[in-house]
Amino acid sequence: MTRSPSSPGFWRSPLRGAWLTSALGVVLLGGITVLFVTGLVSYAAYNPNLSPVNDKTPDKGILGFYLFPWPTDPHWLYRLNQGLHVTLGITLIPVLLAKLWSVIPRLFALPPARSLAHALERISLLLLVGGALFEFVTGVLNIQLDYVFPGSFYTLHFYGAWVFFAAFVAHAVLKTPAALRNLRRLRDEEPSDLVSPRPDPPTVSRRGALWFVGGGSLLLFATTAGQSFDGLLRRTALLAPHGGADPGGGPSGFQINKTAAYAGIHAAETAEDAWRLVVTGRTGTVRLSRAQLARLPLHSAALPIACVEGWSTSDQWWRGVRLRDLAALVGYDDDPPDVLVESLQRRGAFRRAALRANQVADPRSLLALYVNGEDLSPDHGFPARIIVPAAPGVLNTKWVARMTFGDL
Ligand SMILES: Nc1nc2c(c(=O)[nH]1)N[C@H]1C(S)=C(S)[C@@H](COP(=O)(O)O)O[C@H]1N2
Ligand SMILES: [Mo]
Repeated sequence: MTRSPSSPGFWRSPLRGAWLTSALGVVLLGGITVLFVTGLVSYAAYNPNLSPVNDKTPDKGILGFYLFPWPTDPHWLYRLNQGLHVTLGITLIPVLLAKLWSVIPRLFALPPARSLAHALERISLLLLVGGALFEFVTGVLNIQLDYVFPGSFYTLHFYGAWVFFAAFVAHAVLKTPAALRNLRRLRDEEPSDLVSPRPDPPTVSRRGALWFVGGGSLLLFATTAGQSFDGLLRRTALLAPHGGADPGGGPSGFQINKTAAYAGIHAAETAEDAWRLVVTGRTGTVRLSRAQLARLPLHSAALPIACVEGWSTSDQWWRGVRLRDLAALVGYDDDPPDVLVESLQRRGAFRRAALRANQVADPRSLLALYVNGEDLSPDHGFPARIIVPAAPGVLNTKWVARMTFGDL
């Protein structure tokens, strides 16, 4: 009988019990709530309701009820939100695994259902555990493996989050009161189905086990958090982000997402006599060479790049033409509208992006020609790239070829 995982005697760890499960559960209650909120906020930052170009989940329906025009202040808003989302998610992995370990006897408990209510509870647990694993696995794969699900990561992670969070809320409502009661007791006084009837001798105390889990989390935190900083700190980010191109040193020596070579940008098409920026608006189309752009009024802005993958740079010193000045060139003198930005890049999900009127109007929003006092490097978007305060990296289109102003 004890050979079968469905018999309680099969599970021998003396650590299992209501207290350990409750302690881990309370940590996840707070942590996963933060993950859900920062995830929804990150989704809003893409301005998915602005244009189908920005929207990876056009069928979201009422799940987009909370969307709002993404602001441009404070300029580090996306950097903070996404750094928190990804770093916290990675840090919670050991806690999630320990929590699942602590309740594993219940997965095998027989009979499968004692009543209709019990059957419903077990189905909701399936959604809870399946949803948690799905969200953590898709999140980590997206960071580590460079978009293993081309174009569909956002879709999977977004819908998965709603299914998971619905089950999570139901579970939290049912279990939190008992979990808090369990934590106030130091020992498992009440008999719990999690307590092994034939425990092995302990090799570590329950507190020791918690320290072990916490140590794992701390290790992951210490090897991830550096991705949001520069210099020596970034080198501590051993686990993040995925390999990427070495940005080298000097003015352009900050994190590169996709290189020019990867994006299929050839030097011949960015050369001074070949490249023209095509700007279209109310009054028609204007074509500008890079030299002509450089003779327009130039402005500077200190802004970071902050990627959905969680990494970010500190503020870089960008210099270029204000987006609202470009809008004025094609007939929008003091009422800049939305803009569709398209790259020279021919393939890939990030070759174009739409920016909202409030982003165009911000005086710090630039079509940058220079960074940190030098021409943009090919990998950072030469001849010209977008940089907008508080926006996710994806909206900072590189190798810009065409800008179409007008209400989208
Ligand atoms: N054309 C184009 N622009 C792009 C991308 C891209 O793949 N193609 N990647 C975006 C993403 S996801 C990020 S995070 C930033 C990164 O900019 P950086 O490589 O200069 O740091 O560029 C954005 N602009
Ligand atoms: Mo990104």
